[in-house]
Amino acid sequence: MTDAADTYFPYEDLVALLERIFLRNGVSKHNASILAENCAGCERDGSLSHGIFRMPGYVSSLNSAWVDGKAVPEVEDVGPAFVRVDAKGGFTQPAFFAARPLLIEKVKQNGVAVLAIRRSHHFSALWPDVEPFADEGLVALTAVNSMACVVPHGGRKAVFGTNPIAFASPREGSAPFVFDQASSAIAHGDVQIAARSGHELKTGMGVDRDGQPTNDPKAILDGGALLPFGGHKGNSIALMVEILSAALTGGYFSGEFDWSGHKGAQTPFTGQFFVVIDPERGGNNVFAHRVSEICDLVLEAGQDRLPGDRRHLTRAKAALDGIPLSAKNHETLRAMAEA
Ligand code: NDP
Ligand code: PYC
Repeated sequence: MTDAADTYFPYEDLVALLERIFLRNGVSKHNASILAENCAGCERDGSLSHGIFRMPGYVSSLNSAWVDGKAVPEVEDVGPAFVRVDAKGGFTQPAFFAARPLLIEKVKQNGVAVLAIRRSHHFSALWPDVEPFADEGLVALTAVNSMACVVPHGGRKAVFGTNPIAFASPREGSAPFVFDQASSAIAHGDVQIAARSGHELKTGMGVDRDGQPTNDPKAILDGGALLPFGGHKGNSIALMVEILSAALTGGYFSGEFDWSGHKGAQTPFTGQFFVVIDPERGGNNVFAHRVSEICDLVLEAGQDRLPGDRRHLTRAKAALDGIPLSAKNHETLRAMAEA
């Protein structure tokens, strides 16, 4: 769903439309509202591989009974600085929201706290999970593992998911500094988008079913695999994400869950890890100012923009003009809401 714009949707209207689709497909009212805001926020910010493009995948996973849209997560207080959540086979975001107040309470008490979510389905971008912490003056790091489609560096078989990490920090005088990136050379969603639009990928992103390097996104999707970004270095990040998001949380590794009995399932059934820090405990009461100083140095040195800047600009534009949607995508969403 990435065609040129014909209409411009106010954010609230897109949230309402997406919420109707989730409700129609067996998601509880509470969970539907969280998921709709998340997905509409991705579309609004131009995170197009995880905006409305993902709606058919959400619906198909729900209809295959692979994910429980009505799941009620169970939050456990397991230490002065440790919160654990069993998402009970539902989406990650409602589990995260259920645990968030306790997590923040612990960060305020202890200066740092960890959140470990397991038995959860994450099908979105990660920045919506961390950016609000930075808006509240906190530093946050999160990681999630996905479905095995990435071959380890020098390896022959997909073991890792596309395993993104996201980091957010307050920055004085500007929107928070936020990066959100897959540990594969390209996100799986972007490979699907390239395949649909007939675009070749840059060299070094994936291999075909025979393990040969390819620029053809269809060859990657048809039995091939992705590569970690940056060779052995990205490989270690992908492995760290498996350790934090699955081994540590009690969730599945990216290659461990079996969705073969659920035709149409697309959402990875894994885990998510967070660490949230109160930067004032570092004894530096000008933390946000220091962050802006280092960001400015980077820009002065010639980097043309910082991560997150494109999203924030796209968001500002959407606040003025609305969220651009093609007539075709609008019609697809409307039909899904009425199906
Ligand atoms: P990108 O490579 O597009 O972007 C990664 C980060 O780099 C972003 O923070 C982006 O900021 C920033 N960036 C991009 N270009 C530049 C530039 N020229 N200068 C400075 N910063 C730049 O992301 P990925 O393809 O790796 O991932 C896309 C999305 O897919 C992510 O949101 C990720 O969370 C999601 N994903 C989700 C998975 C899941 O299991 N749920 C699995 C894998 C990926 P900006 O946004 O401002 O462009
Ligand atoms: O784009 O790699 C991806 C992805 C996997 C799960 C959700 N998004």
